[in-house]
Amino acid sequence: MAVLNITPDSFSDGGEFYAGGPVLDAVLRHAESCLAEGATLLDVGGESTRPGSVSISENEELDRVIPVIEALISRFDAVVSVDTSTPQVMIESATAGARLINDVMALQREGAMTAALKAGLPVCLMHMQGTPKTMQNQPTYDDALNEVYQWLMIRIDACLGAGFGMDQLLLDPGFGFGKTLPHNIALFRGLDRFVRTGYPVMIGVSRKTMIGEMTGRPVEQRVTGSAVAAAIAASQGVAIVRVHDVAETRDAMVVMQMLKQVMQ
Ligand code: YH5
Repeated sequence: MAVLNITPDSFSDGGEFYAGGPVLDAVLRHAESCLAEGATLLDVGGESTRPGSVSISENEELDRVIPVIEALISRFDAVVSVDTSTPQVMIESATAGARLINDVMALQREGAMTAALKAGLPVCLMHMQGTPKTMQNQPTYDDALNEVYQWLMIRIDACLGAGFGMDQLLLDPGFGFGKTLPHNIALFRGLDRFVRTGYPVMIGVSRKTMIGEMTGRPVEQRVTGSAVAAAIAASQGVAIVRVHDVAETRDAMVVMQMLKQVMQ
């Protein structure tokens, strides 16, 4: 899954896809390279969820995301996912042709569960401790793996109770969302536990602080570290990796997969 951030502050694209509104030709060119490099999903987001970020209005988010989804769908034969926690954005994205909702708030925003059901799309439920504004201030767990796992199981039950089918739900432990490096490592070590639920597991570690902490690299030099982490996650059965650097991640995953097949 390739990240397409339609935000002014995006660390990955330097606001390249946003200048008072979405810059469609730049987005389309970038999407085209991501697909050529091996991406099968495009994740379109208008609201930044980086540590310290604050939320935007519903209308602002709609204006950023909907024209991009429409343009991508009309131009490419790609599966588009919408990175949103906002009910109306879920509904209008579905109408525009999106086929997956990636919600870092796991449908906890008022009206989101109903909206996602109405949209009729599968949803990736992600764990976060706190809110993007404050989540990295002082993340605390007794046992990060157990707590994240149990929290996601409760969200799944809530979704199944509300009318979702088992085949409409994906899980994400939410690397970096209210987690320190030891928490992230405990979750990575326990990825198999999420995989064994049978729900497809999605993760995002691309360019994140945990990669920076492990390598000692600034954000623009975290491509290799991120690709290695993605490949190891895939070797553990993770179904979808959300990444900025598609070509490098694809190579890491192809080599991992081919060599894994011939090992012992
Ligand atoms: C995720 O893990 N992450 S947005 C801070 C960084 C680097 C990257 C500089 N949306 C996820 O990519 N959706 C984001 O440090 C996500 N899982 C799912 N499902 C944060 C991001 C980032 C933040």
